[in-house]
Amino acid sequence: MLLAEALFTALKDRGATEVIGIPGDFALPYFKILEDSKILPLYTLSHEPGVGFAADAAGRFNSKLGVAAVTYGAGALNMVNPVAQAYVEKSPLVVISGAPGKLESQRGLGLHHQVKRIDSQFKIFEEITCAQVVLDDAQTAPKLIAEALDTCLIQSRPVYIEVPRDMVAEEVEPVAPYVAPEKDMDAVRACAEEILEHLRAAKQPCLMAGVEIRRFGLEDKLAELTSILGIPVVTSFMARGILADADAPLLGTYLGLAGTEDVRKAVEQSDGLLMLGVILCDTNFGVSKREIDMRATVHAFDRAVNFGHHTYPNVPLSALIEALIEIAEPLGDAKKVPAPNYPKNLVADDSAITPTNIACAVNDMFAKHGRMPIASDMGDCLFTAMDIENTALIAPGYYASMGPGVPAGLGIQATSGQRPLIMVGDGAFQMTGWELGNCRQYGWNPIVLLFNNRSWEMLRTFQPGPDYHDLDDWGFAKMAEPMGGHGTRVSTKKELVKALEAAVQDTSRFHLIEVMLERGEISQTLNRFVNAVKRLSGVK
Ligand code: TPW
Ligand code: MG
Repeated sequence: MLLAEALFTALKDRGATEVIGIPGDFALPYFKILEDSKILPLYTLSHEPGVGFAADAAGRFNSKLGVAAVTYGAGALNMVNPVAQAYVEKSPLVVISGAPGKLESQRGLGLHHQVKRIDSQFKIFEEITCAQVVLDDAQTAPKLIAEALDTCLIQSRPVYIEVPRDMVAEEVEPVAPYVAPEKDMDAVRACAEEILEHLRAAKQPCLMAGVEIRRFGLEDKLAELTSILGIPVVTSFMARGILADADAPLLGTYLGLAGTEDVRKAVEQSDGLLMLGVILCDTNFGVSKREIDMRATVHAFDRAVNFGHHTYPNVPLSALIEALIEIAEPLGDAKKVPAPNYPKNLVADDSAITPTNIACAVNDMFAKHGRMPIASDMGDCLFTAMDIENTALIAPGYYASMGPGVPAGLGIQATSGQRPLIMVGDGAFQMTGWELGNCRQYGWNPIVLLFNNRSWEMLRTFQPGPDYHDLDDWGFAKMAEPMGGHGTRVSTKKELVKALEAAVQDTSRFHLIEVMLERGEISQTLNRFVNAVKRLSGVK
């Protein structure tokens, strides 16, 4: 088969359901083969950051591979930031980049889209992906493809595949199927025994579920384990939205001082905290009142399990949870774990809207019509999302780039067919909101809640004062119609509830609800978060 066919077939075999991309001359040959072969559907967007964010979201949403396809240089380098975010947030994203053909790169001429050297792009991607291959040899290509894709799945981090344009139609052998790495089940069982002993000895055991649980498709298994153990479960900030469809004794999301007291106490006072797949980062833990006592903590992450003073290497999370299920016993009463309390029953009057009112209106809408998956951008919208019923959430909770909101919503819909709810600030919408113009051609119909405070409000919270935090009033709602959607600007609670209901009823196009908020009107969670970060960072 042709090299490009072998690549797309291998992606499909490993669970990819679509390719999201923007072509260029160095990429045209493999885009053509993708379209002709129909191995995977192709969705094109408008700007490469959107491509990266959308493909990343597709991979995160279905716990399989997301695929971003671009051209050399101008295209690939436009994706550096989304790929960096995917790296630190452990998203299984495959980056495919076209490249100059072998002959043209040997002519000694400077090539368009080339930076310092022909391999400058490769070196840049070395820093933000966990495996990199160049398919410049038909003999080795199938093996390199398999290695790169398997590494992507095993580590759940992005990989980089460069395809010289004169290679795509070379005849190659098919790519071998996925091979799971060896694991030592005796070591896994010994580790599980030690964990259980640790939990048994604790007066207040607690389990924190991190993002790897979703990445490796382990939500149901974790729910099975926690329903036996009966101990309180919390998610990290980054993992907010996991376990939404699973029956687990979920207390809420740990946000240190920025979150609710009961969750903070359950975690910080625990003398037996088990963290499964949690990223140790400042947004997950930087807002703690006191450092979590790591000696009383067991941390499973990146295929290793760390106890206070020793480590079990090579323990995959799935095998560990299975081994724990085999030996688990009740250590608490799941029924005693209180369910989180979210705002509901918004009074739809003529008063102004606050961010918490938006969460309340969404909760009411979910109660009436069922939950939707959410894609949130960075900004107060993400902190407001903490007050929304637990539902699948894609958000940049660690790396914190602006821009993913709208494209991530499109990625969710492309991969799952589900209608997403997109939450985005006006600043972030100015960056990538225009990708909504691609909805009509693909029949996508997200509901977009645009938090328009005419401000980079989160920055203002960090540093009150400067005028440069003020943004102009762009009138986004009016732009929706020519982009193929429906736009409404709302300023009162009554208008908000009405616009949400109208959006739910009209599934024929995207709905952009531009929610006008006063500058300075922020969610409680953002307020507490910024205060806690400021206090701990020592910035005056
Ligand atoms: C790509 C820095 C973090 S939050 C923020 C900025 C500029 C303001 C967001 O404004 P928006 O939301 O979207 O109107 P809100 O609720 O605060 O009003 N560039 C990138 N990413 C980040 N994180 C920044 C700058 C930043
Ligand atoms: Mg704003």
